[in-house]
Amino acid sequence: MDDLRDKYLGQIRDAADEGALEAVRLAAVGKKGEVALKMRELGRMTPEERQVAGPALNALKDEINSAIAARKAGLEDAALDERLRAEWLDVSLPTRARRQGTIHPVSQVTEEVTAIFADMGFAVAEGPQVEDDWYNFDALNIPGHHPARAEMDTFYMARQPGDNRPPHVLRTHTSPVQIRSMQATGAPTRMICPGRVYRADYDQTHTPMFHQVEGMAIDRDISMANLKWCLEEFCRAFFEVDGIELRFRASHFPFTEPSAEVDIRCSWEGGTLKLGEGDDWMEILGSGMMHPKVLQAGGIDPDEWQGFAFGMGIDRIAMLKYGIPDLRAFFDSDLRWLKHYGFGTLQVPTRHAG
Ligand code: 2U9
Repeated sequence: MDDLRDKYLGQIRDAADEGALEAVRLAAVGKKGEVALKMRELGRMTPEERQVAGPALNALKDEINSAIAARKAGLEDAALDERLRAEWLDVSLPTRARRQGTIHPVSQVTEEVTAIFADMGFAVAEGPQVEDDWYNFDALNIPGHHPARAEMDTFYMARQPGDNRPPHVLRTHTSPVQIRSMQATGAPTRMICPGRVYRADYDQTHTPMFHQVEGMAIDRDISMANLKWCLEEFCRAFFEVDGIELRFRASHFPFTEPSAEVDIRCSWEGGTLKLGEGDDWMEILGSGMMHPKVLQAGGIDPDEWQGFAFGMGIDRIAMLKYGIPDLRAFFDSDLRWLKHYGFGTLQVPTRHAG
């Protein structure tokens, strides 16, 4: 018995890997192993001999099994240590020069816009893309009968018969995020909300999903003058062209009063667009002073507070800044297009905060 113990405990100690250990286990305590064979011999012993040999064999079997388990754990630890050593990598090394993928112009421009407004003290908020129609329309002074509901070519979510909850829509603008933000934080506030919006429209200049950024600033004495300065500052920083000039043209939106559409001075000479020069004007965004009813919907007292708001298409300003001709190609996932118009991971957005 002592010989068996010494033999197998030695072999277990010397087993170099889990395969060798399993071979020792089979030879020692497997069904046809040496201990099992010895157990069979118990039948030929006298009862007195069996009383001594039986417990001793069982104890030997337990001892061998424990030694195998301990050695197995040791081998697993060693294997893990080896993997940790061999698979170690330095995550602080610079990336390879070979570009694997690119940053989509929409992501790049969203970062650029966010950085510029962050410099001016605007926070960023996001919200649901499937919206309660109260947040998408009513809260924005667009009641049920208002033609703007039809004009926006809204996608309505399917409803089960008998479902009495308010209808849900794919948001047609990011404005509901601003209503939610007003309700959550009150005034004063300054925030922008970039994100996806949906309208059932498809041609050369419209896709059923596109990206918007809207913004608002609410305080006790905010005026159109603040709005003008802010948007001029933004356009100068974003387009990175000297002599950017904006024109504020009276317009109408249900959620702002007064309202203004904003055009940027440009030239189309020689068939190419140049910003900041020429005699043409191109519309780039909409804006205005927030309608008192909209402030009220956000839980803000319009007798105490006022605010300006604006909205623009991210895809559209990306096309203008980076000379991208066709909007529909934005969402085709064509790798050649992405390689051409995409940005490298190390191309940090202009004026990036911090
Ligand atoms: C709240 C109150 C007012 C956001 C505004 C516009 C004017 C506008 C369009 C530009 C191009 C949408 O992407 S586009 O088609 N937007 O003209 N947006 S004022 O006004 C708000 C928003 C939220 C609570």
